[in-house]
Amino acid sequence: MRYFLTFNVVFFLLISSFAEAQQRNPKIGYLYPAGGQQGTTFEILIGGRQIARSSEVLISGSGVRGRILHGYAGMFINNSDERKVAQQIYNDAKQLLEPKNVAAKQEEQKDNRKNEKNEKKEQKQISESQNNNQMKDSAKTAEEQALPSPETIMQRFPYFKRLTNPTPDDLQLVFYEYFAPRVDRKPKETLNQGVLVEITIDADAAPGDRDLRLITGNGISPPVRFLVGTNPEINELEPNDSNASNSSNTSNGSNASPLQTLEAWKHRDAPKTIRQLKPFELPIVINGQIRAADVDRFQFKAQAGQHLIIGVRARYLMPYLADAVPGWFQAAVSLYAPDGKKIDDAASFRFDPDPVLCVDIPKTGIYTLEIQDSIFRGRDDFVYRISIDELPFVTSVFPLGGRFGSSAEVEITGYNLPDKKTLLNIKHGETEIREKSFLDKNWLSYPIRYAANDLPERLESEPNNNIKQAEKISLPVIVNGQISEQDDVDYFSFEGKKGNRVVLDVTARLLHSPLDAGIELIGADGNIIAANDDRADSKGPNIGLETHHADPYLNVELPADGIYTVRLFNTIKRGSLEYGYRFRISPPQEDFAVYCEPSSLFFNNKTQPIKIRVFRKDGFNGEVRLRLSELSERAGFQLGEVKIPAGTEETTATLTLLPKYNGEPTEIILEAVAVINGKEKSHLVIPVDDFEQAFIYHHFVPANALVVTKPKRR
Ligand SMILES: [Ca+2]
Ligand SMILES: [Ca+2]
Ligand SMILES: [Ca+2]
Ligand SMILES: [Ca+2]
Repeated sequence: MRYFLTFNVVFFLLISSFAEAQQRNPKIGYLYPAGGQQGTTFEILIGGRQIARSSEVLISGSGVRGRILHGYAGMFINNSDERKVAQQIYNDAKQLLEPKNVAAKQEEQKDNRKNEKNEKKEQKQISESQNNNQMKDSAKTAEEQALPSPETIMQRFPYFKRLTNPTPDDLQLVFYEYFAPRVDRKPKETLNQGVLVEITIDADAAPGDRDLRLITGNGISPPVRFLVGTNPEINELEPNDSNASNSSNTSNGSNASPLQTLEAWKHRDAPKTIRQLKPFELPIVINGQIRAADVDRFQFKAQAGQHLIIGVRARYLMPYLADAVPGWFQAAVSLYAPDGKKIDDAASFRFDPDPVLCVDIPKTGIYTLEIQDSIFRGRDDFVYRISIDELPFVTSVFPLGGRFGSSAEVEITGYNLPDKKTLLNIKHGETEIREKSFLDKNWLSYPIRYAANDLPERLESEPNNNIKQAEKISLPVIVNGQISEQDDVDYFSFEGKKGNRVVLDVTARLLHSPLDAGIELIGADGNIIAANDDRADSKGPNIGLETHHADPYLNVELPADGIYTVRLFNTIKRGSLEYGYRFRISPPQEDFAVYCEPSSLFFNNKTQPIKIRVFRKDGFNGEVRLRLSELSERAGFQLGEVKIPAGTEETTATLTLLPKYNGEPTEIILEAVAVINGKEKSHLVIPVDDFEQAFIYHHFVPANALVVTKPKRR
C-alpha cells in the first residue's frame, strides 16, 4: 500500500538557520545536456543560483573534464534596450544566412577565426565590466541610457555568441530561446544564472553516473548527476511540437491555449524557415528540455524485428524539486508507428517515475517518439535524456543476491540479453546492496541491483500457500522467493521461545523488484501478533530516490514458546516470476549506517561543521565514533573527537584544515566505528545532500564522495 510521505523533522531545523548561508552558496538547477558520449567534446549550459562567477567544474571519477567558458548573471532579456539590440543581432544573423550573403559570410569567417583569440582574452574583462554597468544603469534615467553594444548582449546572454558565425540551427535556437512566444520565457530566480562549460569525455571513460559540482569564490555547489553514455547524442531543435507525419493524429485542439500560441508560431514560420531534424539513425541519445506547454517529437528509423529499449532519464537527473508538486519532472512518452497509430506509451516504469518502453518493432519505417510532462508543466530544469538502442535491459534477477563467498550464478530476464544467467560479485565487502553494470562487454544503463549478506540462505519451495503448507525454517535464514502469480502467498513457520526477539525483514523494492510486500506474524493460536506493509519513514532518514519505502520490517519480542507462522504477500494483487524478494528471519543483527551532510565543504574558515546522522539497525543502541581515514589525514585534514552517544541519532562534527593542505579540491573519507557484541565494526560514512521535495518533504541523496575545497588565493 502506498502512504503519502510523512513530515521529516529535519525540515524544521533547516528552514531558518542555514537559509542565509544557502543564498550565497552556488546551487545548480540543471545541466543541459545532462550527459554525453564517450570520446566527445561539447558544450553544456548549467542553470542555477549564484553560479555566474564559477571558476571551476569538478566531475567525479576519471576521464571527464569540464572547462568554464562563460558565466551569465541573468538568462533573461529584461529591458527594451537589450531587446532592441538582441533583435538586431538576430536580424543581422538571419541576413547572413540569406543565400546571396552566404558567400560573403564565408569570407568573413576567415577573419573571425583570426579575431577569436583576442576575443577570449577580452571576455573576462567584459563580463566584469557589465556587472558594473548594470549597477550604473539603474541610477540613470531612460533618456540618458545609451543602447548596449551588440558585444555586451552577446556576452550577457547564452547562445548569442553563436550568431557571429551562425548556422541555421543556431538561429533557430536563439529565436526559440529569446523571441518565440513562450509562456515561461522568464526563468525562476533559482535558475536565472548560467555557466557555459566545455565538457571533454575520454574515449575510455567509464560509462555511468558522475557527480558534477561548481566552485565559485564563495562556495561549492551540491553535486548533480552527469551521465556518460556509449551512444551518439543529439540535442533537440525547437520547434518540434508537431510534425507533418503525425500532427493530425496527436494534436488535440480542445486543450491548452499556450499550445495554440506555439502552434501559431510554428505554422507562421513553417515550413519555409523552420528546419526539422531528420529522422535519427539508431542507437542515439536525445537531449531536450520541456518548457511550459512544450511537447517534443522526434523521428527515428527502425527495422522490423528490432527489440528497442527507449529509456527516459528525467526525474533521475534532478531527483527532487523544492518548488514543484509532485517534486520532479514527471515525463510521459508515446511511440507512434509509421502510419501514425500510437503503439505504446508510459508515464513510469513500474514504481520508477522515469518511463521505459520495451518495443518489438513490427515493421520497418519512420517512428515518432513524443515526450512531455504528464501534467503539462514545463520549466528550464525539466531536462531529459532519452536513449533508444538495443542494449541489454534486465527486468528481473533471481535470486536477488547471495551469501558472502557462495556461488553467485543467478537467473536474469529482460530484453536483448546475451545469456539468461549471470554471475554476481558476492565476495566479502563493505556494502550489502551492490550493483552490476556490465553483462559480458555490454554496459547496462540500468544496472542490476542485488544484496550480499552473511546469513544462511535458501530458496522458497512451493506450494506454501496456507498455514498447513507453511515451510519450516530455522533461524537465522534469508529466504529467496517470488510472488510468482497473482494469488501467490508464501507461508513460513519457525519455532520461537518466549522473550526472544525476531526480526522479519523483506528486501525487494530496494533491489528494484516491483513487489510491494506485506508481512504478518501469526501466533500458535492463529492470531496476528504483528503486521507491516511499508517500513516507516520515521525509522531513519529518507535516503535516496525512493519516496515509497515499500519493503516491510518487523522487530518483535515473542510472547510465548511455540510455532510461529509468517505470511508474506503482495499488497497489490499482482505477481509473476519478476516479483522477487529476499526475506530475512533472524535474531536482531545489530548494525548501523552513518551519513554526513552536506557532501561538499568550502573552507572559508579553518574549520567547517558537518552534520552526522546514524541510522540504527535491528535495535542497535550503542555509541558510534567517527574517524578520518589515514589518507585524508595525510592530505591535511583533522577531525576532533566525534561521538554519537548511545541512544542518540545525530551530532555535528568539525573538520579542520592543517597548513599542509594543498588547497585543491579533495575527496575526504570518514569512517564510523562501533562495538557490537564485543566486536568492533566499521562502515564508511556515506556523504549525502538534503533535497527538498514539493515545498515540504526532505530527502538525503547520496553523493559519490565528500569533497572539500577552499577559496583560491588571488
Ligand atoms: Ca523542448
Ligand atoms: Ca518542443
Ligand atoms: Ca512464492
Ligand atoms: Ca506460495
